Amino acid sequence: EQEQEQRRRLLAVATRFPLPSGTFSYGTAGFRADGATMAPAVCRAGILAALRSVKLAGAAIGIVITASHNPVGDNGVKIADPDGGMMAQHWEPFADALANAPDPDALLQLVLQFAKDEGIPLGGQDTAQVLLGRDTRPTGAYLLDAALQGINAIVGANAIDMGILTTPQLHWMVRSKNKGAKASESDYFTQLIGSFRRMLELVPKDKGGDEVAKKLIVDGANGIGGVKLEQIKVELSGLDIIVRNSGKEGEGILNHMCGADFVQKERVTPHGFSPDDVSVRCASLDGDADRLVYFRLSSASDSRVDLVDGDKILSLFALFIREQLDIINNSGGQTNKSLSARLGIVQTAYANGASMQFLKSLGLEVVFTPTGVKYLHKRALEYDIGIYFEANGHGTVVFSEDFISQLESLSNGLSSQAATGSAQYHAVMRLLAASQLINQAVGDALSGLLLVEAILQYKGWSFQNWCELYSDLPSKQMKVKVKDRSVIVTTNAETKVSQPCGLQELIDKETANYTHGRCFVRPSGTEDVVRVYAEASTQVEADSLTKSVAHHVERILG
Ligand code: G16
Repeated sequence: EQEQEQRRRLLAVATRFPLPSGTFSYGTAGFRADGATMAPAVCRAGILAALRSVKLAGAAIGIVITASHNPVGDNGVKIADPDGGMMAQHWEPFADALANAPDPDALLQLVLQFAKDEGIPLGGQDTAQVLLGRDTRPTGAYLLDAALQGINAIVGANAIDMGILTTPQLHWMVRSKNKGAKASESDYFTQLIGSFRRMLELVPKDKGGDEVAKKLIVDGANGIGGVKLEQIKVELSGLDIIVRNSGKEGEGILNHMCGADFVQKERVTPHGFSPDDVSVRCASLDGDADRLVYFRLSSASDSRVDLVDGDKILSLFALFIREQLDIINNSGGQTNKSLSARLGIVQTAYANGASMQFLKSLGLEVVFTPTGVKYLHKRALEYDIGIYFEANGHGTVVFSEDFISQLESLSNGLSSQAATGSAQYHAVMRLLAASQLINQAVGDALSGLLLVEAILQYKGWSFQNWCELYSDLPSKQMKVKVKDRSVIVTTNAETKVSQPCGLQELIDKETANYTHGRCFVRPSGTEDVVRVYAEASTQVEADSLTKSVAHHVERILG
């Protein structure tokens, strides 16, 4: 009887959401397209999330309805695994097949076969739980309903709507729930605010933290991040936060001429800023607040900005963490116990060449993955402390459980020796506070911003000090519209093109004409374009290298 009911529900939901034309592909960040066409794919993502929860013995799975940095008309869906990270990649082929199943019968057969192959028991009671969140997009409520219908098509699945959230909040909730910890939005804020305060209490009195300007202007991209920041900013003593592009009526359109993607790619002032803001420290979030970059207006007379991108945020985090490890291990302090920690840095081909040189000059281990947090996060988990960032501002720090236990036992040992005033104890407590402040599930602009602010105060650094860590090599990015971007296949963490034949030779030939030239192309996983990136020793050269390679791409791909 339950089996019949299961069949009936799947056929009914697939009939309610007939497939539009076009093919869905689970890309860099799930399914993404024009929001009006997304309901069938989102409904099927709901089915998938419920199946994944059943497969994982009822662990909570997450669904976020968002298209992040894309224009307001787009929307999308991402699935979070029980640890709060992106859905395991080996389920992506099934996600694609399910999203593209041509009719209700095909969908039913696909689900039954997959359940059989994966040993997923269908038809039980309370077998799955799925947490849902969405951003502020106009199609959000409608698509959330489609996801709910998909989840409810699996017998025994429970859906919990967590409301309008940033993407990282939902990932954090999934992770916390599965750890048996408190997982509401107010728990998230309590953790962020509490650990930020602890970080500030641990700022050494002689470091000049008081000198660091308290004023911070945040470009909220007219998305959900600004809304949430407005909610908590009064509790962030030590900071004077002003939110622009907050998403309030009349402030502007989501991600349009504002937000982290705009600022990082265009390097100009976002909408809503004026010459009066020159020299003030500014930050920019993207539409769902999973990316963060910093900037400062270069001068009152033009719109260019000095950019601090994901690479420099990563460098700041790496310096801070390394410094704490050095204090713990070399301070000759109260305890002979030292920490063994493998610290690893993960970047992508978009990392500015100067950042990689800087990190290597510190003696750090730097590795590369293809674009997409799903790749970087996984690689970062191989270390005791893994720091990953994409140049676009998406990144975080992950700490192994073993390393956190080492820190805890060290802190207990030092307290019992009445050594809580020691430099060693303070460094241990700073790392513990940082591990609470940073969102270990996924890159989170709000938690990242608070960690940056706490570290700047710890170091007594101005924006200028931070900028001067190293000078970025001039770089340029372009989008090329082509007939079929999937024709491009890349290797070596996207630094080389293996198909179409001959394109890589052309890129190499162009690149050889420039001093410090570096160039690569890759199909975007979130937009219907091919991206071209180049670096060279001057801006004019970087622009010209990008342009000539973009022409080749256009010519070859049509
Ligand atoms: C998503 C991914 C990021 C990736 C970005 C760009 O960001 O989460 O990891 O860097 O897409 O992808 P592509 O160049 O393939 O379009 P977001 O902020 O849009 O979710």
